[in-house]
Amino acid sequence: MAITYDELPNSTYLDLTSYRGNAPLPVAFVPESPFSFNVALVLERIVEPSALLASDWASRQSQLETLKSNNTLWSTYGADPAAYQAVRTELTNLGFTLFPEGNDQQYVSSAESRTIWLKVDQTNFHTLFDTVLQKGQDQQGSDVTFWQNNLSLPDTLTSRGVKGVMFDAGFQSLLAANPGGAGVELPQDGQGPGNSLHTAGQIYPNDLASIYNYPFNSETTRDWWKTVATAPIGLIEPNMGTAVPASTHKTFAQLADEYRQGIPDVHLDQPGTYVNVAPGGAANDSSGERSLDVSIVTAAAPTSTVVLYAGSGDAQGARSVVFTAYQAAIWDETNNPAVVSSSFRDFPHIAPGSPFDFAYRELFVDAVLRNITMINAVGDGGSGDQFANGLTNVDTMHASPYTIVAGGTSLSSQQAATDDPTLHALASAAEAGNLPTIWQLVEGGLKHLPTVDTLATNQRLIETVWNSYFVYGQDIVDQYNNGGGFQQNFAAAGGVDPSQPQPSYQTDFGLDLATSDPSALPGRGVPDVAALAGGNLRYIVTGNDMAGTGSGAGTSAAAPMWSALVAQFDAVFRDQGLPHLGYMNDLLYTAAAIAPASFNDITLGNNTSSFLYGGNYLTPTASGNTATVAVTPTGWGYEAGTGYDMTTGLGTPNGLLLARALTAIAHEQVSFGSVDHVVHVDAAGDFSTALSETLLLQTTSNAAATVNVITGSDLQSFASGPSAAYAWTSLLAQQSLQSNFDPNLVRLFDKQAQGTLAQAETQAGGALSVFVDGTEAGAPQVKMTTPFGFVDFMSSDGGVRVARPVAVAETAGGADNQQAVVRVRQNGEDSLAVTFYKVDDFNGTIAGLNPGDAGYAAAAQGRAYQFSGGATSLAGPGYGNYTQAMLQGVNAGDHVAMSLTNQSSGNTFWAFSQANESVGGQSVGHLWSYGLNTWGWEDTRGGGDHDFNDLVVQLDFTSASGHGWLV
Ligand SMILES: [Ca+2]
Ligand SMILES: [Ca+2]
Ligand SMILES: [Ca+2]
Repeated sequence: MAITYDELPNSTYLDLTSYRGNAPLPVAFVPESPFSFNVALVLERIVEPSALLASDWASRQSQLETLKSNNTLWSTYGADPAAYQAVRTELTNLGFTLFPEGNDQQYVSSAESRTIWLKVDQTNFHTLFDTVLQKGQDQQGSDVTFWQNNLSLPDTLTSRGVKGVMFDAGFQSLLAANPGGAGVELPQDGQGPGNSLHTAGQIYPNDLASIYNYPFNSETTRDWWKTVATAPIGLIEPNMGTAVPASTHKTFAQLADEYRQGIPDVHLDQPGTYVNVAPGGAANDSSGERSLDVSIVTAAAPTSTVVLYAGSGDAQGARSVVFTAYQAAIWDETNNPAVVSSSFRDFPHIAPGSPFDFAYRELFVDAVLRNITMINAVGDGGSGDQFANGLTNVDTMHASPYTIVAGGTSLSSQQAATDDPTLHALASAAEAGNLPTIWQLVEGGLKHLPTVDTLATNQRLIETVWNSYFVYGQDIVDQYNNGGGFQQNFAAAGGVDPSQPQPSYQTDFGLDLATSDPSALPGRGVPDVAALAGGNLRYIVTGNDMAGTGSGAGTSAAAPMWSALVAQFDAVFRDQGLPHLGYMNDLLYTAAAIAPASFNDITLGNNTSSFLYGGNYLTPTASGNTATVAVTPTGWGYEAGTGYDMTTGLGTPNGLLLARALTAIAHEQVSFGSVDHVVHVDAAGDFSTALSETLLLQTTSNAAATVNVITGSDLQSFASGPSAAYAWTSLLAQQSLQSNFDPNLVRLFDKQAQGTLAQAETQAGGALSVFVDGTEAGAPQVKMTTPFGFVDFMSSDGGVRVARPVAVAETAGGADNQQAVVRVRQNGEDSLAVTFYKVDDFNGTIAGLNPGDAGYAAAAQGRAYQFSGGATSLAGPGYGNYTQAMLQGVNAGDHVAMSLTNQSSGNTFWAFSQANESVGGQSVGHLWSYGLNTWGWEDTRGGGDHDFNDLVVQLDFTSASGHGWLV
């Protein structure tokens, strides 16, 4: 019987291997000799989970919980079981041998996973795909096994929903042409600052976790990392699992435990738990990638069970492509990893709209449905991603919107920066007290003022983009002229994946990303986040065979560092009664928007490495030690900069602050969906206010500006002078609310005036618009910040933050009678005290009394919350200093207002300007919003120096819940 075929669109060999390539297929000269390998056919879902994926985190969690408890998750989002069985029958009738069904088999094959694995060989490849394999050579002379034109499938398969194809085969990737072409001159020596220390330092992962302030490794929580139970972490280790060489005479667990016990000074003596999932065997027993993964997660999250996935292994012609290990991890219903980390890649440049793209893209959707947090290394080939097409590239198979993509930095201590010729001037300027330099370092997470006295102790001065490409003459190599270069793993990848649209969380963060090469194509920006990869500091990990210790580097280390962090977050979420984190990329971006101190912002460095073959430069092959391959650098790449960038994403973590932000966001979404947001935005993009309320209007601009704010039928017009160069930002204000933030840094940036503060009274449903110097301002992050009480309106001439002066007590789980943590940093010289009191609404009224009315102060005192100990006010800790205290008896949804008493001058100030003094007929505002439940007070009558940092105050309604690990 003749088979009728359906051609699969975009399914050429180049669509599998060489998206955005510039090379033709080889000229075929022989049919491929006898071959055999395994193929996955992937079916469509019964229902597309588009609505679930587009809803917010709490709604996703709630929908998943309902689907699971109804036992309808896979009967909704899996393949149609009848169609799945019909395809299996049809394949059997066509003479193919299928791998058995089951999610715990060598190959995952099930209606839930929508996947069928089968063998093909030279006798029946044509029967399945209506084409044949051929052998030829690419333009660099390497052998290529490939097919001509598109693949087809029998219509008896496509009509039943088969859409995806994946090969467990050794097809060569990355066909690139040899055209020569215009290039750029590269500077000599290190290609990025902060990677030129002659001998890199070394650090154990748990010590790095401490530098990154992981919730259980912080200065105030030194030993929790060893005792608090954290979630299982899955590691993608294709064709390896826990295999170790017989020559070690030890088991994998013995070797991993020896590494843990060898970490100096911390007595990590209890054994770890390691699980091997390798139903297809494992041929490899040594790998630097596995050593990085295992060492980092077992040292940074030592109570997490580590599950290693070998994928299809090597039995029955298997080749363990990464896809098979991902499937094993995602469908592991025995060990149920909460986090899955991968640094391996198989087909890094899959074309959009191809059957291969369908298979990979939907795999990461399966991870969402299985409620797993996926974390992938961005890659180590810089902006060119080791693909000689002259453009910027990223690994499309690692750039799913449903995975956290981890980029890489080089971390320099104060001593390292002093010794690194590319950072020496910066370190000297910082030690000399140069304000712009120190400001930049604080943005990057610096907590201690660097001086000559801190040279030996300051472990963290600056992080820069990991870029260990060096140029000596015309050779592009490593620092020691021994290997390296654009075809080896020596710099953080990162850029834009134009094969897919920009995800909503990047759009809602205000980003509009495009490739930096001349194609300027929009798409998904990667990485999302970063962590140490190498350069001036490397990781101490096990040897490749798991024995002893060695030195490791790469974004392959950043991914397991983030996996360990997410495992800690997951423990906190469970402790606070929240679900697993699962797919949480949107929470990370929201945290950055409302609590920017959650990340250390990397602002220095680049990952530029785009190139073509041919030309006057030489670089080693992928495994060579000497520069032998002619290349032409094309100079397209990405630079670190303020805020999100495509070398380091949102930055490296301040783990404790990020944990607080994530839990606050989660509780808001889970329990406080009915609280009116400060600003609403309609489908046309117009803004309105939901309530009658009093709002702060805070101007930030580099030059004098005229601001018009229209609320309903009211127009407010005011002038603002420029903000001082170091006027406090939300980032600095929130950073200062860490107990170990140096008072010297606080005082260094005192008396820096903000722009004009005004106040608006809004009406329910009233329109809201903001103009700066006549230009209407947009609100690029409105969706992310408005649930948390503020919105930033931005124009090219400056910005206006519209913010509530009142906190809503969004407690953990919506519980009443909770404790709130009050954190206070003082940057004023007077004697100050703050009082919190309950108001009836966002206008600050108390039983009909408005702020400023006679008797309001007494009414506020009657509504004052008590601190533990019974006092109703908290004294400031003194100039530059920090304190925190616990506020008692806070109920869910309470509207909490503040007043400040300056005991030196005898004045009391209110959040509502009409209750304060007037100057020139204008009442004076004293409170400035610094993001998530954080405000700064101006302590001087008449407005003083207008710096609004004399007492910085934060209310945290969730961290005291559960064990209080985040207090
Ligand atoms: Ca940055
Ligand atoms: Ca002041
Ligand atoms: Ca001050």
